[in-house]
Amino acid sequence: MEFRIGNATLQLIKGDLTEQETDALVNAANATLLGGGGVDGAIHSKGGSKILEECKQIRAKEWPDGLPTGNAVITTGGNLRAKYVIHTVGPIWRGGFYDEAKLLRRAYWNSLKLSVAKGLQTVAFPSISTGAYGYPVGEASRVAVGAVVDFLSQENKLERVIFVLFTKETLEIYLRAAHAEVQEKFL
Ligand code: AR6
Repeated sequence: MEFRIGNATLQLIKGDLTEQETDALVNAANATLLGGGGVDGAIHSKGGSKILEECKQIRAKEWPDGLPTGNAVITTGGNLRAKYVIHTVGPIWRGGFYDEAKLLRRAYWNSLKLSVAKGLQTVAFPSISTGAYGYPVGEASRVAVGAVVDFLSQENKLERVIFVLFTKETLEIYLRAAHAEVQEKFL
């Protein structure tokens, strides 16, 4: 399913993020930037050691105490089809009382800003924070789609943003959020 937002296309598909041929994939990383399970594990195991090497350098040079939640950094895509990986850290869900929505929006926003700063045109996102970090998918989908739609409405340099959802259920939830968002902001 596709939506036109300004000059850009917002696309939602069911699939494996690591197979995408976009300029960048966004990794749902953790503060260490040293890998983990879920999307992060899949990116590092398919992408190879070059990604981890660059992550270690970023830690040493820029973020010795770890990447703060909501920030984003960029490395090579290594052996992946995508040219780059943008590593961002979503919030851990703690009942919604600790600015989780603001932090999740910031993770999407900073990833998109970094893509534009790097001159990239196509970016693929997973459903950040809704796996190991426990963010409820319905609430996360509204924040995620809202952030991307707002960004694309303000900024016309990106060509395509794709949400790559792992299951049919997650895709359906994100599609519902996208329809609601487009209806509210554009109709
Ligand atoms: N393609 C697309 N989506 C995927 C894939 C894939 N290959 N693999 C999993 N998902 P998670 P988080 C979905 O746990 O909640 C890691 O250990 C998954 O079904 O990857 O932000 C990191 O190192 C879920 O819907 O990320 C951190 O410590 C979504 O991606 C922590 O987990 C996100 O699940 C981050 O947790």
